[in-house]
Amino acid sequence: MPEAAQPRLKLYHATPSRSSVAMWMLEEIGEPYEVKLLSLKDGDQRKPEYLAINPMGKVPTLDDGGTIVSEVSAICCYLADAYPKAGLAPPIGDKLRGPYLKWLFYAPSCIEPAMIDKALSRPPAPRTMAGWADYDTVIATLREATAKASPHLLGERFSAADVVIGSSLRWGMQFKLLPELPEFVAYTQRLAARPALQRQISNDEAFARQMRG
Ligand SMILES: N[C@@H](CCC(=O)N[C@@H](CS)C(=O)NCC(=O)O)C(=O)O
Repeated sequence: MPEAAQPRLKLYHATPSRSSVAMWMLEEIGEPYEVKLLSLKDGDQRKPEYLAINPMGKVPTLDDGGTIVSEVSAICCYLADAYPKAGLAPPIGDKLRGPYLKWLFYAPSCIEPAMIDKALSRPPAPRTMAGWADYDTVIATLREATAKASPHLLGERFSAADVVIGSSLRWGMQFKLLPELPEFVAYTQRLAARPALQRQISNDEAFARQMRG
């Protein structure tokens, strides 16, 4: 019997972690993929074979037939461009590409440091020095964007930007690092209806059971 072909896409994943965002994106893309499960507790992310593909020792990492991509937003951006049939990125030349890229970058460069400020209750950095300005400005910016999202950040069109920003909001509210503003709740509830997100959540529940043994 011929052996079943290995999927071209492989996700180095840990649950629960930021790599769930990449898994949601893979579910939206709809191509077969393989999951390589790492135990952060056992330090799999610091083993030499993993550091060879991700010197940061962080999940996620995507391997697309030998193309290695790390960093959640970069993985989502890469997948949307590499698999355009899924329609998750406005093409180059489309005006929507501007806000699309802005939101992909906004999550790691502004939301993440603002949430770490909150988590550590650390004194704010001088506003002009901190690229994310300050926590309240980040919240106000997100509040305005989610109030205008109709129903998505780019309007009718769902995109990888919703995967990234939606995940930051879901995760941030869950860990009480972002306030449960009605705009955040309404936007994330709309996203929760997506079958791809529901598949990612149930995959992660199964992986968590597998890790518990
Ligand atoms: N900037 C990275 C952050 C990834 C990250 O911090 N991942 C955490 C899990 S949520 C991790 O791998 N932690 C393990 C460790 O630092 O040892 C990204 O966006 O992908």
